[in-house]
Formats: sequence, C-alpha cells, structure tokens
Amino acid sequence: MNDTLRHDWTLTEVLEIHRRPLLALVRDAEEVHRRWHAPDAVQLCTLLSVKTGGCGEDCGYCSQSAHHPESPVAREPLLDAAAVVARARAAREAGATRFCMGAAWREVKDGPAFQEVLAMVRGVKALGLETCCTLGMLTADQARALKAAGLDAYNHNLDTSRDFYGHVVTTRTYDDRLATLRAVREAGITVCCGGIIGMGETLADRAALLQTLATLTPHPESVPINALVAVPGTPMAGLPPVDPLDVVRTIATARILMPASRVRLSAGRTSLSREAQLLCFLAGANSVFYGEKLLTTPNPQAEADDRLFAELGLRPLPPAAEAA
Ligand code: SAM
Ligand code: DTB
Ligand code: SF4
Repeated sequence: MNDTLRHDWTLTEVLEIHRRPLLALVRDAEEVHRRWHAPDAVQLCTLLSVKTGGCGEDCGYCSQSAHHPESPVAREPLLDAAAVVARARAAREAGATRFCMGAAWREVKDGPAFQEVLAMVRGVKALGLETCCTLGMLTADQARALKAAGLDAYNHNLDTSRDFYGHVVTTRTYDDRLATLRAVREAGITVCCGGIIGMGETLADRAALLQTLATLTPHPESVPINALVAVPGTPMAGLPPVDPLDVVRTIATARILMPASRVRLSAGRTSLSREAQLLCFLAGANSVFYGEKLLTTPNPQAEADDRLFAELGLRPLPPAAEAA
C-alpha cells in the first residue's frame, strides 16, 4: 500500500474500492488509518446554528429552507457574538476542541450581519478553540476577512455527485460550490467538505462524490460524511433510512482515498447503533459532532458519547494549551 497522497484517482478505481466486499474494505481502511493517524484519537466538534431557518436556497434535504414551509424549524434572527462565545465556552468545558458556527444563508452578504460573524470568530478563537464556519457561498474578500478574524476551517459540502446534484438543489450549481471552496483555499483557511448519503443517489454517485473530493489538491482537511436526517415537511421526508453499513462503506472509502484527512462521522448518528459506530471508527472515522444538537436536529447526548468513547477506548483530542 502507498504512503503518498494521490490526487489522480479515477472513477473506475474509486468504484472498485467502494464496491469491494465490506470486510476486506474495512480491513484496508483500518490499515491506512493506523498508518496515518493515532487510531484511538477522536476530534470532538460542537455545532451551533447562529442563524436558523428562512434560507432562500432550496436544498431538498434541509429543514431550514424557506422553500419548505412545512418543516418544523422556526426562523430565528442572527445570534449576537457574546451569546455565541458563551456557547463555545460551554462546548470547550464539555470537551470539544472545535466549534462550528452555521448560518442558514445562501451566501454571505457584506454588512452588519457579516461583521457580527467576524466578531464571533474572533471571540471563539480567543477561547483556544479551533474555529469553523459554514455560511453558504463566499467571495474571495469575505474569505480573507474570515481568515483575518481567526477562522481555521470553512465547511462547504459538495453533498453528492455532479450528476445527481440537480435532484438535490436547483438554486445553485456544483461549480458555485467549487468556486467557494477555491476562495476558502486561497485565503489560507482549511477546507471541510463532504456530503450526504441516503438522498436517493446510487452507489456510483457516492463514488463520484468521493472521487471529486479526493482529486481536490490538497484534499479537504476534513471530510464530513452525513447520513440523511429525513426532516418532516422537506421533499426528502419519506426516504427510507440509510443502511448503517453504507455509512461504514462510505467512511472506509474516504479513508483510503484521503489518508491524511480527518473523516467525520456526521449527521445521522442517532440512528446508528453503538456497533455501527464502532465499525465507522474502525473504518477510519476520527471525528464526530459532539453535543445534543446538530444545527436543527438531534445528536446523541454528550454523556452517552462519553460512555461510548470510554468503552471503545477512544480518546478525545486534548484542548489547546493556551486559552483565554
Ligand atoms: N447554509 C450553508 C450551506 O448550505 O453551505 C451552511 C449550513 S448547511 C445546513 C450545512 C450542511 O449540512 C449541508 O451542506 C448539508 O451537507 C448538511 N445537512 C443539512 N441538512 C441535512 C440533513 N437533513 N441531513 C444530513 N445532512 C444535512
Ligand atoms: C456537515 O457536514 N454536517 C453538519 C455541519 N457540516 C454543518 C450539519 C448537519 C446538519 C444536520 C441537519 C440539521 O441539524 O439541521
Ligand atoms: Fe440554506 Fe444551507 Fe439549508 Fe441549503 S443547506 S437550505 S443553503 S441552510
């Protein structure tokens, strides 16, 4: 097996890996994981929705889109920076080392709301936490302003394959997503980019998404793998739940293609048994969202996760040395 990072994966190669018998796939992924990472370390990232609902985008999976008025999520204004920093401090006290602020925006608009987000980033960074934002599309100047405020990472998912994308979102294009990812990279912010499984896509679509991610240079530093949370009132409400072994398969493939990246077992954990999660960690997942809520939907209770990590022998990353 190779010790160098590859950025030239072909779709045929990725499909071949992704379709392998699961036991062999997990074994290889584990071997790659052990070569590149401390296999017992897990990064805990806490999410906070700093602006909820009323989003102009029509993403078919999302509880926050204004196009899905039957979704149970109520619209809330932007939180102020002090409230966000207080939540980040609590997350740090609970053991998280990364804090991700999400806004239900199609794109960032310059003005007071963006200035408030910059204040949030400065305040969270001062706590010694790794800072992440997910705010929709960005210009190069906005990315540079976030970097100057202390932003470490930007989450912007490609969600699925280029071919299937039009079945998921119609108000923006795959190339719009790639352009924001470029702006983030050029500003010197690390990239968090992954997708969702369970939206009706084929295995080939999943392979194509992973191939796109694994041919970015450099690879995204973190790759969130979300299982669809089917929210009532959204067009995807009636879809059948993802097979947990498909989550394992997707994580294992991501781990093999992008050995140095952090692969995050993301949305959908409340539907995964402890056994399924164990397989995900074995297959190379080394980060999770931590805390009882994702953005608008539930996540496992912190105490349950603490017990799970203790039982599996997973060690949350230690906090940064210097903290305000
Ligand atoms: N508005 C920004 C954007 O779309 O980039 C940031 C927030 S958005 C909620 C962040 C990501 O969460 C989406 O790109 C999608 O991958 C994921 N996500 C949203 N709703 C989800 C759901 N119901 N199930 C699984 N993942 C979801
Ligand atoms: C990501 O890939 N998953 C997170 C984070 N990045 C922003 C969001 C998951 C959202 C799940 C649905 C919700 O809670 O609204
Ligand atoms: Fe808006 Fe983001 Fe939800 Fe799409 S995923 S509707 S852009 S909040």
